[in-house]
Amino acid sequence: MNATGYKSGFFSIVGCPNVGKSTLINRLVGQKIAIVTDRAQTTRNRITGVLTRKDYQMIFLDTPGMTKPRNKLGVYMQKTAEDASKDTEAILFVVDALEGVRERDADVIRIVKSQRSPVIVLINKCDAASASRMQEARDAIREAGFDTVLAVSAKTGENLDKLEELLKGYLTEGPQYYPDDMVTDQPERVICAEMIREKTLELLREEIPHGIGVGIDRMQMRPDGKLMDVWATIYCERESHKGIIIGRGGKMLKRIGSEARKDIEWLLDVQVNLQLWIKVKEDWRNRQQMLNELGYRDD
Ligand SMILES: Nc1nc2c(ncn2[C@@H]2O[C@H](COP(=O)(O)OP(=O)(O)OP(=O)(O)O)[C@@H](O)[C@H]2O)c(=O)[nH]1
Ligand SMILES: [Mg+2]
Repeated sequence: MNATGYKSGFFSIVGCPNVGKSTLINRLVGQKIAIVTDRAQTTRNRITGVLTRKDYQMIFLDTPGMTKPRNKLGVYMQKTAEDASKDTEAILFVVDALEGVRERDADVIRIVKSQRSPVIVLINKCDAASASRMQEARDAIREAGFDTVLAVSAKTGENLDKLEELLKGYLTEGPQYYPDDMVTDQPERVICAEMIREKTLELLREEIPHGIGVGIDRMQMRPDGKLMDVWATIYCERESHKGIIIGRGGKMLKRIGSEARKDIEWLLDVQVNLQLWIKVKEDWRNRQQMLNELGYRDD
């Protein structure tokens, strides 16, 4: 594994919420390892993605979008993002060309500049932004003092080959940290829980999904190896939210379950029987024990 001349390195992916960081990591590793939605604050944990080539390995760290925390979970998310950008070969700072580079980016700019690692700015969503929008973003980024800038589309993959070429220059001689076939170090049960959470983000309104946490209680293969039983609990913050998640005649919960099941079956490559339970845990986003239980903890 540690042949002479082999190169490797770590790259953190940071930026404001919803700019496309998770879409980018999925595209870079060629598999969906991080959930993606059109809502801000989708990612809550650091997610490791691995790109392995014959003579080098790049390890990417997707992080929660940086924003002012409003509860303990938010504090954890912000810390996760800041910590991940420490001591990496380079920081990939992603901005959204459609939204433009503006006040909200100022905090992220301050944070990435305070790190020792070099910063590469990716102006994302170039597939959808007009030329003038792209230029505005470029100007703002140069004005902020960054000179390594690349326009990309995490969605279509445009310029990601150029990005890989660029990143090769930041690698140093080092080991292949992960085996060839490993694209993430996240356990399957964590990805399954995330897929269920993704459906709640897609299907539920307003603030409800931001107060949702998902825990996998048990995963068990039937003896014939053809069906996997998965028991999961959706935690929400209010009795009224529980009613909305269940929906009239159980319709919403059924929909969340069947859409999540399809994704989980695809991930595990086996038929799945998904059983969902709902529990109310008031203000769990401020309760350390619940945060720990749901995997939002510093290790
Ligand atoms: N048109 C276009 N849309 C994109 C691109 N990249 C991401 N998106 C969309 O932008 C939205 C947010 O994408 P995510 O990858 O979840 O963004 P994120 O930065 O991880 O968001 P948080 O986890 O909330 O911080 C989704 O609707 C994506 O489909 C892109 O290159 N082009
Ligand atoms: Mg994300």
